[in-house]
Amino acid sequence: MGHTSRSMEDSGAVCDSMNCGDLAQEDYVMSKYKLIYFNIRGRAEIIRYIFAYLDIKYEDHRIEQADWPKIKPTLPFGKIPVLEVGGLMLHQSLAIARYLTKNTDLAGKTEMEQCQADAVVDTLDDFMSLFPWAEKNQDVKERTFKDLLTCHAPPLLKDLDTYLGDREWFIGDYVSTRMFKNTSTCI
Ligand SMILES: N[C@@H](CCC(=O)N[C@@H](CS)C(=O)NCC(=O)O)C(=O)O
Repeated sequence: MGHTSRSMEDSGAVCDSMNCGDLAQEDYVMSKYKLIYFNIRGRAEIIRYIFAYLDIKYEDHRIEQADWPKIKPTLPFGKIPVLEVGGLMLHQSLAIARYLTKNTDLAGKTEMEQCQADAVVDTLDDFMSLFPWAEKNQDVKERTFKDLLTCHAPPLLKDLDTYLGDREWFIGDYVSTRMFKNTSTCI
């Protein structure tokens, strides 16, 4: 399929003596990436899709809402998803997605295609950012969701449809992160 040119080392598949010790390669691979998010698709799903598509093993650490208040203050910006890698905490779902897809075709094959893929992802993210997840008032929450789905979604879908035109893919002739963002927005 030629979808990944990410090196074996980058994907966590290399186990050198400094880093691995007695760990089995599988254990090392499992411990390289730890994705922390709620037990929902939400903003982590694009990252889960990328891991699955690139066949990279990771720990899918899902936290319960009840545990969130004590976890939140331990995170650099108090938000999830967070990806723990090499002792660092990476935040912002799309920054993480772009980090994982760098040097792979998923990010786009040329700089122009990368820009186009980013633009479609950001367009979908603009929509996703309107979702009132944190709204405490249930009536307001329901009304806002309804408004988004009935008023905002149709013109966005129409624009995406027009942008796609007769082509099969938004960018080039292959799968890109745009597809994952599109799919994960449909929560
Ligand atoms: N732009 C950020 C948004 C992060 C964000 O708002 N995460 C929400 C869950 S989707 C969160 O952590 N909510 C809990 C809180 O703010 O206490 C991203 O894409 O990662």
